Amino acid sequence: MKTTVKLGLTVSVLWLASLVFLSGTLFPHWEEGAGQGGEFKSGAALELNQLSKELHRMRRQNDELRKQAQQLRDLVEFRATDVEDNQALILQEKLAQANNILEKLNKDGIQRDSYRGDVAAEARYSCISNSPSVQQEKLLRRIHNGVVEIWYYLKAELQKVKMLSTSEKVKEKVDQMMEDAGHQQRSIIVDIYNLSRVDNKTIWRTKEAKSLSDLVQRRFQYLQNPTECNTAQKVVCNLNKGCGYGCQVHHVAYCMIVAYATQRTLILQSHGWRYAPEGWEKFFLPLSETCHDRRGSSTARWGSSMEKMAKTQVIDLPIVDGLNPRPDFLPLAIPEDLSERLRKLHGHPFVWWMGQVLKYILRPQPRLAKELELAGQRMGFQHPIVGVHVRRTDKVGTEASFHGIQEYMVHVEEYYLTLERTQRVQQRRVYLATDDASLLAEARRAYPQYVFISDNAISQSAGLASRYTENALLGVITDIHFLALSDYLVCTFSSQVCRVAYEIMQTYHPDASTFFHSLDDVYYFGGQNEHRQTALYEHKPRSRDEIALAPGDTVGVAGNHWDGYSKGRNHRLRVRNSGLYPSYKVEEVVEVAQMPTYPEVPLQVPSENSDDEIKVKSFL
Ligand SMILES: Nc1nc2c(ncn2[C@@H]2O[C@H](COP(=O)(O)OP(=O)(O)O)[C@@H](O)[C@H]2O)c(=O)[nH]1
Ligand SMILES: [Mg+2]
Repeated sequence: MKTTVKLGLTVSVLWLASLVFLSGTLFPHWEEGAGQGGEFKSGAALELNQLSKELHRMRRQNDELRKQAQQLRDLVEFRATDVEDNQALILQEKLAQANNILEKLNKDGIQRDSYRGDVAAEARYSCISNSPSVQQEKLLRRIHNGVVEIWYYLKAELQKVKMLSTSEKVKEKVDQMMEDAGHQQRSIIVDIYNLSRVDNKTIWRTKEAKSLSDLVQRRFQYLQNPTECNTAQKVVCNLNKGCGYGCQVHHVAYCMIVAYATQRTLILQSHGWRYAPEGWEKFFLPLSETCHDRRGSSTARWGSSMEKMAKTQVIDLPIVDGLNPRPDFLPLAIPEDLSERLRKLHGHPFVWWMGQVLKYILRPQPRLAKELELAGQRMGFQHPIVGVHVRRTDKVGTEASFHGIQEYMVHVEEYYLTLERTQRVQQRRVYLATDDASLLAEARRAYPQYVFISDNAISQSAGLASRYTENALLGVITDIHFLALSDYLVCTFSSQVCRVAYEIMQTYHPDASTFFHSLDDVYYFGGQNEHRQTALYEHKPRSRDEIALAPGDTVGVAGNHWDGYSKGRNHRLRVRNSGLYPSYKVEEVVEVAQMPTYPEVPLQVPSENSDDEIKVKSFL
């Protein structure tokens, strides 16, 4: 057979094969996905129906293309054996290779979205892993934030009008307005959610989140397992910070960040731990398999000059508040080399980073993993579910205010009202974690339409008399585990228990930065460098309580009042620089710090595409 003919045939086969691939990519095996979501509202259902018909048509074309490709392939094979032409064999091999590549591409592209009832699940078998632009993602988040903030503002202002008025008619009107505005707000939130998922962005997000997480976990593994422990550079961290479990976990997390940023192996000293005297490893895997010995040729406390520290093999770390000098890699900073990808992927990159640190340090011992699994079965933990953490006992009146259960339930209800716009919710569930053992009965009495999943014995163990015991430790680990696994969190961010849960939650989703409502503080990391925002719009103060803003101003934020206003300090102003400003007029600064880039650790390993552990299973 003439080489040109063979070449022509092969090119045709390849061309057809690419068409088949592309048609498979653009027009997925829709029938398999249909019916799984089955809970859409009528408008979406109509659209889906039409889409489905279109897809059937394209599938038929796809099959036709496949058939033709096969015929051409057969032809090439026939010719090759016919004339025993070496070149034909080479071409045949090339064709097989091309087919393998196409198959792999197909496999890589198809990642299932496991969330039932999710409008985005329409795209579940689609393969275009379009990467959106960072501007697009930022704008979407800004719009979401704007809608949330205007809703806080409206609710608060309308409530004030109601309080000021003595007229029953006005009060009635205000209630009606709040109800109507609530409906509208929820529609927009659902639209934004759907918009964020068009063009199969879900697939890109899932893959990107997994790729970033795998990379960071491999870097931690590498850092923590030096081949020579005797000569390795180390930082030493002592677990016995005199505070609760959440606070101690954050202490270890801060040590891990210092270890990563200085490229030193972290040695955790945990014997005599107030919760479990045997130490950290009673519940969690050791931070290293090769290096537990803190000894080295030279030792110093953090605080000597940077040059001296660089020459010292072992550095002892104080608690974060005592760290001096304070490096720029401390919270809320993220590693510079990952920052571009993280800004695009995540609404709060630092919380993502902290989630990864916790993912590494809190890897459970097999016994703990089993206990958690059994606890889930025993309690009947099921989605959809909202995690509610109510911190009481020693915290109330010292570090936080008292909040009645009804304050939490307002936000639980809002979550379900929005979710019910996208799917039928058969049972509204709440996972209740609290150190107040009397609360579960009260909540069940007051909200009979909800199922409260909770272990009252855990709450009892969390009381002050028994808090620092192994049993109570298992209790708080269990509570945090299920709070993090919930679809949405309602709590007080003044509590480290809830902040740890929120951080771990990020490891289960590509971006769960908005899956919470805090009744008090905004997210923070105890001992963090200043939390900064940048003004987007001008603001002229209307009272002595407010501060001026000009676009580009830097604001050090103190808190969000969740009524449309935040409080902070404008760096540019010399007088009257602290006060309130509309929350929507600023955006978060993503702090970035140079950290080692670990070139020894590959950016990607081949097995990464196999298992899909980050699932898009939650809404909002
Ligand atoms: N099991 C359980 N324990 C809790 C809960 N809330 C608080 N605790 C206990 O109280 C401690 C408070 O710890 P800490 O990290 O200081 O958090 P914070 O005081 O709430 O900021 C926890 O570590 C638990 O031992 C809860 O909801 N469940
Ligand atoms: Mg505490």
